[in-house]
Order: sequence, then structure tokens, then C-alpha cells
Amino acid sequence: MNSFSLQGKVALVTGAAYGIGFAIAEALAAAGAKIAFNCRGQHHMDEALKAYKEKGIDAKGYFCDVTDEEQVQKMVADIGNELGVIDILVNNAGIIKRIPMTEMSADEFRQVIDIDLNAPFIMTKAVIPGMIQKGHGKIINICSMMSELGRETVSAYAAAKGGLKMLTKNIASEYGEYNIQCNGIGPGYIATPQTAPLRETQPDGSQHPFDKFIIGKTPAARWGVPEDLMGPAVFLASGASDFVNGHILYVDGGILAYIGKQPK
Ligand code: NAP
Ligand code: GCO
Repeated sequence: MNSFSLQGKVALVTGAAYGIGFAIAEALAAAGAKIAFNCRGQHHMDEALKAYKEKGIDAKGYFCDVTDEEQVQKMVADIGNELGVIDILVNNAGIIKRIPMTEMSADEFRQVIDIDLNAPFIMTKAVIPGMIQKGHGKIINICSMMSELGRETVSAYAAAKGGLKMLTKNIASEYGEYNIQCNGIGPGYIATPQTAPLRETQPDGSQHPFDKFIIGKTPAARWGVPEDLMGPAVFLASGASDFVNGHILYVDGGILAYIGKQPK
């Protein structure tokens, strides 16, 4: 069971002030890793540091917009000086815009691609040299069911997450010989601020139609919670997965395997 230990490792989880990133950082800390995370605003930073402290986690927070290569290079250098060379990178930061394609501007499309696809490239490029020097590394890209499926209004997000699946496979191919493993986690529908609009109670007090839809499409008959991703993240960040490379681990309650509940 020692192969699941992250003792002595330095982990950077991007966008881990709350949501999925925070849960993953909490799990990696529980397995022994030193935690670095980033976000963009002072309020989220203050709230996050308080939340980590309440969990007994001495996480270090960095202000960094993951789309800005200069800020990323500086953050990686600062982490190297303050915590040590990064052993584990979780590319978690991400946004979604739910806009019908014909109504979405090219700039809106570009913004989603920039954060959800270009930024994992920029982040990965910044950490790989240190991993090569150390002789090992773990990169985990937070993909999505939209790495496999489309749906109305999420064209930019699906394009980005589909690209992130292939970027994951390419990083695995290009750097596997340096004992660097790059895998993805594909969460299903998880209850976080990002999906709150899909779950909110309707003005007439009824259940959100999408909420009902997802529960009917998920064999587990529930939304996931960030805690559902903790074990898979520790597995892919640890020595237990040293021969797993280029794999997307879907943590979706079975939704990708299921045609959906038949109407009664
Ligand atoms: P969330 O609650 O909206 O959190 C997103 C995080 O990303 C926030 O901390 C946000 O920080 C950060 N972020 C966004 N843009 C950034 C940028 N340019 N630079 C730095 N940080 C940035 O989302 P979530 O539900 O936890 O999702 C986390 C990841 O999981 C995303 O990649 C998402 O696509 C993916 N995912 C989510 C679900 C789901 O159902 N929730 C399912 C599959 C995949 P700020 O406060 O600074 O904006
Ligand atoms: C949406 C949701 C999804 C989830 C997730 C599913 O609008 O369909 O936000 O995209 O965020 O990516 O895996």
C-alpha cells in the first residue's frame, strides 16, 4: 500500500481554491504531498487558505492566471524555491460557457479554448523540465465527459476537453521514456459551482429539468461530488499507477456506459 503514498512529493493543483481542485488537493495532502495551488482573486485566495487551514493542510497559494505563460513560469519557479521541484501537476483550472454555437462569439470560443486547452499545454511545458531532471513526474489533466460526447450549447468546452484528451495521450507518448506519466480524469456530472446553474430549483419550485435528466442518465442515480474524485486522483498521482500512461479514467457513476433510464 506504500505505492499510494505521496510522502515527500510536491503537488501543484491549478484552480484549487474550491470545487474539484480543492478536493483533489485535499486528497493529495492526505496521502502526504506538499500542496501548491493557484487562483486569480484575493477573495478566493483568502477563502481557500482558510479552508485548507481548517483541514489541517499547509497549502501554499499563488496568484496566477494559467493562460499567462510569464505568470506560469514565475509560479513554477517560486514553487521550486519555496516547496521544491514539482513532482505532480494537476491541470484542473477550467471554465465553461453554455452558449448556442451560432450565438457564441469567436472571442468567447477562444477564451474557453485558452483556459481549458492552451493553459494545460503552458502549465505542462513549464513543469516537464524539472520532472525530467528529477527522473519522474505525474501529470493529471481534468478532462470531462465532453471529451467523449457533445451536447447543445457547449461547443467550445467539448472542443477543448476533446483536445485535452488527445494532449494527454501526446504528453504520455512524448515523455513516457523519462518516467513521466500523463493521464486524465474524466469526471461525470459533479455538484460544484460550475454546474450549479444546471441544478438550481426552478422559479415554480420544481426540479431543474437537466438535474432530472442527468439522474436518469446516471446508473448511480445521483450527481457526483468532488470527494468522488479523491481516490482516483491519489491513484494517478502515486507510484501505484507508474505503468498507467495516456489513460483517461472516467469517474462518472457509469453515465458513459448507460443508454439512460427507460421511460416507465
Ligand atoms: P469551478 O468550481 O468553476 O472551479 C474552477 C476553478 O478554475 C476555479 O478555482 C477558478 O478560479 C479556476 N480558474 C478558472 N480560470 C482560471 C484561470 N484562467 N487561471 C487560474 N484559475 C482559473 O469548476 P469545477 O467544477 O471545480 O471544475 C474543475 C475542473 O473540472 C474544470 O476543468 C472543469 O472543466 C472540470 N470538470 C468539471 C465537472 C463538473 O461537473 N463540475 C465535470 C467534468 C470536468 P477563479 O476563482 O480564479 O475563477
Ligand atoms: C455541462 C456540464 C458538463 C460538466 C462536465 C461533464 O454543461 O454539460 O457543465 O460539461 O461540467 O464537463 O463531464
